[in-house]
Amino acid sequence: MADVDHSIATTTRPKVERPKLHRVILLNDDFTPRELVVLILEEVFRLSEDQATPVMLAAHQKGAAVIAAYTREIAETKAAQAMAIAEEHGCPLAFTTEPAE
Ligand code: TYC
Repeated sequence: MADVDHSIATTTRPKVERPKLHRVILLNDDFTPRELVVLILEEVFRLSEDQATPVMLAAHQKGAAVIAAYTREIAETKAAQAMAIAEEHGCPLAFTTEPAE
């Protein structure tokens, strides 16, 4: 009689962790024109004007507003790109990033 393999077939799946997300936050200031804030939100964060305007207004009224969440590297890159554009226009517009938990 042929030998029968009674072992249980198992597969080892490497655990794939979901990358943690980081929020990019827009900070208010007294100098940057509203139009430039909206333009940067459109260009860097790919928001439509209808999405960008309420985010800009929330930051203007409350002091800060969450734009979106990305992986850490993308969040930090977009924040840096956005501040570089503002600086080119002589504006102090600032962004921060924080873990979204
Ligand atoms: N407070 C600015 C002004 O009155 C406009 C502004 C809005 C600036 C949002 C930054 O994140 C900001 N010109």
